[in-house]
Amino acid sequence: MSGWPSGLRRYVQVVVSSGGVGSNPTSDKKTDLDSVPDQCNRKWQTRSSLRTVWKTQLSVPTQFYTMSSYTLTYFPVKGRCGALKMMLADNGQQLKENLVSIEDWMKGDLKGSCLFGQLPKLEDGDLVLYQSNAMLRHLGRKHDAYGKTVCEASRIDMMNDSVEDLRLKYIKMIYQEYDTGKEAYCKDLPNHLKPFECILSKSKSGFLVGEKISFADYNLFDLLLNHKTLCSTCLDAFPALKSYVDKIAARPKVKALLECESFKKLPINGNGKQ
Ligand code: GTS
Repeated sequence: MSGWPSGLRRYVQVVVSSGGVGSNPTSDKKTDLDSVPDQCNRKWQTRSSLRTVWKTQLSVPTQFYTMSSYTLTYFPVKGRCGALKMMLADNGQQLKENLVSIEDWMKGDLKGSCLFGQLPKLEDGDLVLYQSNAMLRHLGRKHDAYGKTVCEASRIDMMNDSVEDLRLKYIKMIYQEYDTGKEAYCKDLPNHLKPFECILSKSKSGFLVGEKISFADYNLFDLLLNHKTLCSTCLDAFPALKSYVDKIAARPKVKALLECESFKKLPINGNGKQ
């Protein structure tokens, strides 16, 4: 475990007590929300050992997307699922969320049922996936966010692997050495941002690879938002990264998700550090 229990437990208690778990047993029914502005629809229900706390429903007219039955099981944090949610939102996809409290997780049954003993878990019809980067790739393939050619796909993989390298450093600092290591981490951060700045400053499209946004872009964007929270000035020396973040944040459906209360109130990390 990444070391998040206490902060997460506090958060779960707040969510559960304020919403009344189990108060809406019929909430499993999917509905189309074809009109904006309110993109989020909070629903509550008890579901075996899980607690379904909210669904993000998206506002694109249904003729523009194929309805998939994505279900995400995860803790009540943005954590490793921010990018995935942004990609689904941007593609007008519905996502049903099973939010798992730390108390339920500690019981062990769910952990025991997970292939690698960890969450997130993504279900797409009969397909069950673990590993957040495999999920991003799967969604990238399905929603045309994995490049136009084999070479583009390989470069997208390369970029995503570099995002993962930085995410792992970030997670280590957050969960293991926040108090003692944050300053050194922020000081060293420019060295890790520089390659991305270099790529983006040469990019004609403004994305990491090719002409279109890819799953690696959502992943980098999500991680850059985390870093802006960690250190508000961290992009000041990186104009390409700065305009990249602004540009993705301004995509209407990404913007709507970022402004959605249910999404906003999720902590970035499970230990309350950010
Ligand atoms: N490589 C995995 C992925 O990318 O999905 C890592 C998943 C992971 O670390 N999950 C943590 C977990 O299940 C939660 S979080 O770090 O993503 O917030 N921890 C609980 C446990 O028992 O290990």
